[in-house]
Amino acid sequence: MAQRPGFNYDEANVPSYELPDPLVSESGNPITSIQDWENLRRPEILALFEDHVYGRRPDKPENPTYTVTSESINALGGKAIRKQITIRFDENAFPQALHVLLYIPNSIQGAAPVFVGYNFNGNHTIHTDPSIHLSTSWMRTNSNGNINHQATDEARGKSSKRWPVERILERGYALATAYYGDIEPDHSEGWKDGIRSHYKTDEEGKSLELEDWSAISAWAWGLSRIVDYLETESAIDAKRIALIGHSRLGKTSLWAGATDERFGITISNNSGCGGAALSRRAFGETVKRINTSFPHWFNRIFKSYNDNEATIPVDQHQLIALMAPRPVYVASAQKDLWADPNGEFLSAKAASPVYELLGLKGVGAKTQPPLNTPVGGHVGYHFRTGKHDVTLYDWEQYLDFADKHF
Ligand code: GTR
Repeated sequence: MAQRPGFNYDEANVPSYELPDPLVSESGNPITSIQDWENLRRPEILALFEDHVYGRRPDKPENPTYTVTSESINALGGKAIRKQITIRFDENAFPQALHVLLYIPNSIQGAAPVFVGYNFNGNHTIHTDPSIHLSTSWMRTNSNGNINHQATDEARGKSSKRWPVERILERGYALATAYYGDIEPDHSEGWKDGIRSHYKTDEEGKSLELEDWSAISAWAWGLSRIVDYLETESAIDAKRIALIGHSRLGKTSLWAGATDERFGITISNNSGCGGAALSRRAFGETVKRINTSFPHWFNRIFKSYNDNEATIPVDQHQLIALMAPRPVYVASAQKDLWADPNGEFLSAKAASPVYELLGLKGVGAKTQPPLNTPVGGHVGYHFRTGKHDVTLYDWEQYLDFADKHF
């Protein structure tokens, strides 16, 4: 996003703030061991995010079904196996289904590590491969080949710049993607056609009303369902799953990575407010603005923090810390002031003491690094030139990061 008027884009006007300490328990005790982190502090922080930000979620479906709707061992000129899989939840109990597109490199022996990520506009937009099924789900935009909120063939390949499929395959990774709108259409009434209209209890069997959870929590739940499927796929190494998401889907990825430890690496690309950026800085997009524009993204309680960021019991560095000890990557773009690039960096930095406690290297930089200079150990970070987007540069860093950690 570029700059919208009426918001703060000046470091000098960032209010002074104090961040909640990821290494002090709610009762005020310092967290000094791996056991304290894993058994006490991590569950506390996770519960705070559930209660105050993203909401809870249902349990995994008891009887999901996986239908392979098409398969080719010779896709993309022989480079890949292409599979399309329809995931249905709870034995066709309701109509929502998640349509996964999976490419697996033919060039490697054994089970492949995989990047998982939602797309914004349907699987058919990530590549011009004519065999990709055209999505029949509701589309948010009415441009780029969508008419009356339905995709047309015109939309094929429209997002391919963000998805360097051949490059990912060449680097030895599989790619699994799905359209996030299959889980819940992205508008304030979208829940009526999404999974939030069906599940009424959370993982512990407690009642789950509409605003006890959120679209982001529903989308994140959907990402976990892709992992359930990948665990059944012998060509995939489910111990090496990297999760990537851009912008609102970066927020979703962070929450999915926090709630499901099967994601081995979590990547936030330009996720901004409600994602990697520190809410207390109120730089660019604010809590009030995001809750007003997107009332369905967060839970009921989060709305009580409009113009009141200092009272949120958590801040977003603690979301990043929830990945620990698993590697996490945060990326910002220079022209993306709406997402507060420096706030994303400071958040990665403030998460780093948790990694250090666990004997791992965090982001390893005191101030935001120069442009196009990736830094970090188990917490990766880069600040690239250009706008709010996912570029080949971003992907090359994520592929390098995955090489390093897998
Ligand atoms: C914007 C929103 C951001 C970001 C972005 C996107 O309108 O304010 O928080 O999520 O959309 O997802 O592209």
